[in-house]
Amino acid sequence: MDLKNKPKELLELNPYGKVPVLVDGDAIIYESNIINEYLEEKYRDVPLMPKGPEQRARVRIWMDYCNSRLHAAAHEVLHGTDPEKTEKAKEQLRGLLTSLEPEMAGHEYIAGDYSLADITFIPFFTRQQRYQVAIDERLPHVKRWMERLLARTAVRSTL
Ligand SMILES: N[C@@H](CCC(=O)N[C@@H](CS)C(=O)NCC(=O)O)C(=O)O
Repeated sequence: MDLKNKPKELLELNPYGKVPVLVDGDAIIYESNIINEYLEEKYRDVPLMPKGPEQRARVRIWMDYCNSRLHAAAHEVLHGTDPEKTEKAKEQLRGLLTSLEPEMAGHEYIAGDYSLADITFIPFFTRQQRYQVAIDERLPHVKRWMERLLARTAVRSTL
C-alpha cells in the first residue's frame, strides 16, 4: 500500500489511517498489539500469553515498551527532519536497548516462555540496521535474543 497516497478504503477501515489492519470476517481490527492479542485469543491452540494475571501484565509491559518507546525513537531516527532531534533519538534508542541487557541475561525470551512480548520486537529487529544503532557484542544478550527470534521458522518465512 502506498502510504503517501492512502486509498480511502484504509481510512474506512482504520480512522487512524495506518497499517496494519486485520479484516477477519466481519471483524476489523487495527493497532498491531491489539491485532496480536486478537489472534492469540482466537487461535487458542497456539498459546502466546501466559496464564497468570501478573505474567500477562509483564508481557503487556514489554509490548508497550516496544511500541511506545522503541518504535517512537526509531521513527524519529528514520523520519525526523531536525538533525539534533535525530541524534537525540539515536541516543534514546541506544539507552532503550541497553536497558534490555539485564532483562535478557540468563533468559531465552523476555517474559518467560516465547510470547507476544517477543513477537512485538521482531519487526524492530528485522529492520534494526536502518536505525543506525548497532546491536553487536556491546549488547550481547540482546544480540543473542534477536538472533534467536530471527532464526525461528515462522519469522524466517516472512523475511
Ligand atoms: N500504533 C500503530 C502504528 C502503526 C504505524 O505507524 N504504521 C505505519 C507503517 S509501519 C503507518 O501506517 N504509517 C502511515 C502514517 O502514519 O500515515 C500500530 O502499532 O499498529
